[in-house]
Amino acid sequence: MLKIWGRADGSNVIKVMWCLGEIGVEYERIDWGGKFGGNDDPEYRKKNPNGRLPTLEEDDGFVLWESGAVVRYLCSVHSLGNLCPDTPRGRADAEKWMDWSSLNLAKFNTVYLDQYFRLPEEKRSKDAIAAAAKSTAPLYDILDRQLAGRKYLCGDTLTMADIPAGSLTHRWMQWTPNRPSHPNVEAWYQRMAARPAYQKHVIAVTRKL
Ligand SMILES: N[C@@H](CCC(=O)N[C@@H](CS)C(=O)NCC(=O)O)C(=O)O
Repeated sequence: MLKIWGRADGSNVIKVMWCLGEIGVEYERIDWGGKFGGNDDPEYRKKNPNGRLPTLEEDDGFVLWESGAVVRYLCSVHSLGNLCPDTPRGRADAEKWMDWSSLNLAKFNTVYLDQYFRLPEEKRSKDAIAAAAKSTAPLYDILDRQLAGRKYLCGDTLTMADIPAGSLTHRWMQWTPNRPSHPNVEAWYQRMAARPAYQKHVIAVTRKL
């Protein structure tokens, strides 16, 4: 059976788990990293030289790391024409949003995780949190414009384009109480939040403030 190495609440693991939930493939997820440890285990490092999460492993020994690559792989193998668009331009368009999200949108998550959950309360910086929210708002302006007249980022059905941005957006919604208004993003978030796979793999595992 397909294995995913990684703790369920890691933001990069979440992308892969939500994707698997949407596809409906059977998998075994192994708690790894974070409080479970194992990142420096020599056998694990042979699979993933970065000692990071997630790592996908298949029965024939195929191994893949980098969450975006894992999502693309799973969607192209199990959901071509659905989660993975089946034209070169359609696919490139979806991949554009995936890369954009991981390179830009993910930055607020790193700051929030440090500030809210890793630093002791006396060392937290309201300014750092405010600065992260401020620099993220224009990214949501872009998403809001893209979502005008569309249910999902690449049209009216969920695709792999939505997975990195969509999984981070739950954190943005939960952890940015005074965020600026983005009506199309809010409606898109509500659509994702109505999906059982999103509820199970994104919402249920995310820490509350
Ligand atoms: N670019 C990598 C980043 C991987 C990464 O940094 N993962 C985090 C968890 S989301 C990690 O391994 N942290 C160490 C740990 O949780 O032990 C990817 O997207 O797969």
